Amino acid sequence: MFWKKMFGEGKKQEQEKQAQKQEQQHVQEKERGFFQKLVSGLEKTKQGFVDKVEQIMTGRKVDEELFEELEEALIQADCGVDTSLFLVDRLRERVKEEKITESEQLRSVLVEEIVLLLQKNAATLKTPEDRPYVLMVVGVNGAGKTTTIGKLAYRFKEENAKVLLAAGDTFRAGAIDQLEVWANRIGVELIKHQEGSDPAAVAYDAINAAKARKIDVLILDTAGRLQTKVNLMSELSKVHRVVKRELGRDLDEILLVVDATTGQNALSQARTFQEAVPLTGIALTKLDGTAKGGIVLALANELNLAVKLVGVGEQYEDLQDFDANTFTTALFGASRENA
Ligand SMILES: Nc1nc2c(ncn2[C@@H]2O[C@H](COP(=O)(O)OP(=O)(O)OP(=O)(O)O)[C@@H](O)[C@H]2O)c(=O)[nH]1
Ligand SMILES: [Mg+2]
Repeated sequence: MFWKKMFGEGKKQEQEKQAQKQEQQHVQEKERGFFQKLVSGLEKTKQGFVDKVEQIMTGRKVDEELFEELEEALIQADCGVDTSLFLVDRLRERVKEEKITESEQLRSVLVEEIVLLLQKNAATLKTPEDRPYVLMVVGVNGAGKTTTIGKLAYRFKEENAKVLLAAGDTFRAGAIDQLEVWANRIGVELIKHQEGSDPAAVAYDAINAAKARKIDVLILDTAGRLQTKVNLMSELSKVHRVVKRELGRDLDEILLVVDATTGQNALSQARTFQEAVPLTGIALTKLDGTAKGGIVLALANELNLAVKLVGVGEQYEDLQDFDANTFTTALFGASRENA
């Protein structure tokens, strides 16, 4: 809803009250729906990881064997070795400090520590200050960039923003058409050049069109590229330079789209893309397709970058703001007060 707050036209008081009430109800219903989506999107991780944790944490004394089993379960769920060791060490400390002896007590401490860890670099999308609000989306091939752009465009359109998409993937056959299908379905504008043309030129045109047409939100698609391809990474830097120059300021968001099923490689993707462009956050897609949702913990703990969005399906509404408490509650079912 942040878009409306920023640029929404003023209404008469009475109408405004009514609208606010309706909006509140709508938001509450939506949030409930979103939460259920998140819960079902995390089903595989629940089965693959949380169930194992529950087993380890049920009806036992806290001892070294328990810590070792937990460490293994965390590593298997893609939490990453460093993050898994860090978490288990934190638990060891708290067991000492708080004289915890039963596994059930330790379970709630684990949930608390996971929330703390996920909150470390937490942030949501930047609040818009100037028109156009510009987002650029980058990542390896097939990570879910174009789909995430479609979902974001849908979200901004829902908030009555005037949206422009830029078909900056001029490389892959069919990429321009794919974005155009999204643009038409959602009913937003599109800037495109021919396949094979210079992506920096598309970006240049897009910024200037956005200014001329008084666009609220401009989202730039880019071609998928492996972080190991040096020339493609410098092409990305060039596109970024052009956008920044034409805009006359920093972009609002440069999101790295990461496929949750790629495992620990996600960390190396983030580090290398960060060298090419100043990333502002991560959109973690396909969480619904993995039993190893622990990758969120690795990303949150091991990078200086917030996971801002999570994708839990292929539909318009399957993109959510990431929130440490909500995410952990969806996984472990703990009450928010306890978490
Ligand atoms: N289940 C699921 N599928 C997703 C999600 N996000 C994207 N996908 C699917 O992932 C596939 C690739 O998505 P794209 O958006 O084309 O990925 P891309 O990064 O733009 O790919 P390239 O442009 O080829 O680099 C599509 O089949 C999407 O439907 C998600 O959150 N959940
Ligand atoms: Mg794409």
